[in-house]
Amino acid sequence: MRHLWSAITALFALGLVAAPAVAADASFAFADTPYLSEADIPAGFYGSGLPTVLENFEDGALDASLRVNAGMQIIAPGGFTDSVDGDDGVIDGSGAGGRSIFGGAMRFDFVGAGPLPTAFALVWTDFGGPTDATFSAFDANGASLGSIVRRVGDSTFASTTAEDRFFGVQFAGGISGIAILSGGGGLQEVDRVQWGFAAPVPEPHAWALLLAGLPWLVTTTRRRAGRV
Ligand SMILES: [Ca+2]
Ligand SMILES: [Ca+2]
Ligand SMILES: [Ca+2]
Repeated sequence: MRHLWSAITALFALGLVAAPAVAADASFAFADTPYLSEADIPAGFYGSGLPTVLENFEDGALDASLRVNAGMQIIAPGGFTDSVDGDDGVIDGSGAGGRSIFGGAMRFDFVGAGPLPTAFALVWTDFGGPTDATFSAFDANGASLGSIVRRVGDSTFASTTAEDRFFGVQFAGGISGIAILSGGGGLQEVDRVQWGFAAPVPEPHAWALLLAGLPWLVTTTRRRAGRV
């Protein structure tokens, strides 16, 4: 019986090691990559491959799960609009035919129901440059999860799209918001604000394995102990 008990204890220990969603540091590995349409969402950013919400601003409103800081405005096609290239239906090097959001230092907070996203991103589309863009993220308490700085921009306001960049962050403990700021607080455009869940920790799977293996373990241990 002692063998059985130590084996079960060991198995539980294994399960406990595998199960918790350990709050490691936030990852900014998925950032500063070209983005012309959803086909350019970096592989591995979402566990399912797709976001839960993908806000492209084409309906002129912000998704109910998101809130943006005051002073930002969604702008209509034409003029200096610089949407993600594919939002006007054709990838042609121009983002003038879609909608995006425009303003200075920009922050998006998750205000939806359910658990906080563990993968949160946006696409920086314009203004001017080259300039440094600082991309930041915040945890469930609003504390900083860190930030990165990347050189962006192509020195034109002409709705070009080759310089548009995806900035994403992952954090297993949940992300309450993201922010982006172009050089010195200059005006900028953003599109494709999106959130979802990063590759899940195999918690249910680990417990399923544990339960599935228990009858085998009991039988084996009893045999070893000469009870069967
Ligand atoms: Ca758009
Ligand atoms: Ca286009
Ligand atoms: Ca652009």
